[in-house]
Amino acid sequence: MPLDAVTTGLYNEIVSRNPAEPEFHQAVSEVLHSIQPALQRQPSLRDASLLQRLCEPERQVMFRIVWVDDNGTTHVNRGFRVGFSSALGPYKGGLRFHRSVNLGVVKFLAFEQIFKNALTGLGIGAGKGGSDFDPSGRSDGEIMRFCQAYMTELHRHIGPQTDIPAGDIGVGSREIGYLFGQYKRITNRFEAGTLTGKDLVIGGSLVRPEATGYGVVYFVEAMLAERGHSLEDKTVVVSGSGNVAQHAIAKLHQMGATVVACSDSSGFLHDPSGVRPDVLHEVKHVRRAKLDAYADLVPAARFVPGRSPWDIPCEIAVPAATQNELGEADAVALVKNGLIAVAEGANMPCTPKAVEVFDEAGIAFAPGKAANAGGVATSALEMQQNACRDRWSFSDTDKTLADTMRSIHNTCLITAANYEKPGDYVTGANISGFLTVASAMNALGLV
Ligand code: NDP
Ligand code: 2IT
Repeated sequence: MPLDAVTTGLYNEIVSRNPAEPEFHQAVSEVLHSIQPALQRQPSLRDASLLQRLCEPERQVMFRIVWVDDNGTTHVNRGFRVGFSSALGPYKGGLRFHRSVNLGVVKFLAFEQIFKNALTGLGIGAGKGGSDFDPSGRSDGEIMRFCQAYMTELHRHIGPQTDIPAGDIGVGSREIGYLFGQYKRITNRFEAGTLTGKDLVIGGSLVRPEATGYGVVYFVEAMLAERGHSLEDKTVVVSGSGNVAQHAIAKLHQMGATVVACSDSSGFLHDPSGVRPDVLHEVKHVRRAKLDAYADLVPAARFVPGRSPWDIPCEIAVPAATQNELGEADAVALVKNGLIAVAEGANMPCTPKAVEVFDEAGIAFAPGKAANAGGVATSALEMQQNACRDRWSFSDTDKTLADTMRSIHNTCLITAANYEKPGDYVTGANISGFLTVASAMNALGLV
């Protein structure tokens, strides 16, 4: 729906006050467009100051990180942490270590997190952080020294009641462990609830490593059930081959679907007989190799360098690598090849034009802020376990995750129907998340 005069003015101001942040503009524009029906129905929500505050981060920290590599060379990187909204709870969201990270990328991710975290219903505000540090090819010692240098500044800004970082691209349980070790050393406090995604032995939660990928698949299962389908015998293409992609592939396999392709930043892997989670595990975790090594182990598979996997025919697409990785031409190819559903494992992987193509073709489309919310939801479960020094079983935690994903799915559908957009998960997710955070902001007064 087109923007009204108030939101048009606000959006133009956001663009001019935040130049050179195209991903942030894109994320804000998407939300402002899809909440229009709610603004029209409840004029009090059109209060420009509410929307202005919603789109202005509460705080943004940028800092210098100095570290020394194995050859004795000194490197200077830039660190970020944006606390976007604490209306619903302490800032919560991951850290991304990738050379493409800049303030605009961190702000778009933190902004998306506002609505995602609201959808979980778990009392978590929104934040995101990271660095332009490139971890590829770095030794374990270099990663540790970088994490320690990063935390030397970040520790001032975080804590279990303030801001709780976790993983994202380039940050997994190893990095979270090194970050927590430095936090513990500097603060003299074993505050396990300051970071989530920890290894089990230092206070992590079962299911957190799997949660985002599994959660996406539970969401897809609910979307398909709505249309009278199941995952059994469906053909799926997943992009990426990191944390989210690997666990989505494993769960899809368990549920009887065949994942015929996945990818990394250098190309895609096509395995018509179905990507095998055990071989993927061997390649990524045992050999710590790039994805092309899979094709050396499975003769039926081939690695296609320099291309994305979207022209491989499939019924379900799960983009799970990075933002804007699936464009209009990819969407057209997917639709032409018999697509039924798309669930975003990554944050904002589909461009606005691609989403339009899916919309026009009547494809079930789940935005990342709904479909990938299982990761942060399970982080909130890790915080609960840390707060009461408890440890939950795998099956209890997995069941809570599955229930949460079904509940988010249903909330999206009910909200979408309520605003005369039946089946529109984007409208449902954005309006529902917005209404929750807006009512908390109103309750808190002008802060
Ligand atoms: P990982 O670092 O584990 O994996 C990232 C994967 O994406 C790798 O296969 C990587 O390939 C690929 N990739 C990264 N950047 C690019 C690029 N520019 N072009 C093509 N491929 C790329 O990260 P995660 O799996 O944790 O995160 C993936 C996505 O999921 C991100 O958008 C993240 O924000 C989102 N997400 C993650 C959650 C989590 O709990 N981890 C929760 C919710 C969302 P290569 O190895 O070659 O770099
Ligand atoms: O994008 C995301 O939701 C994450 N990277 C996970 C955040 C978290 O705090 O677990």
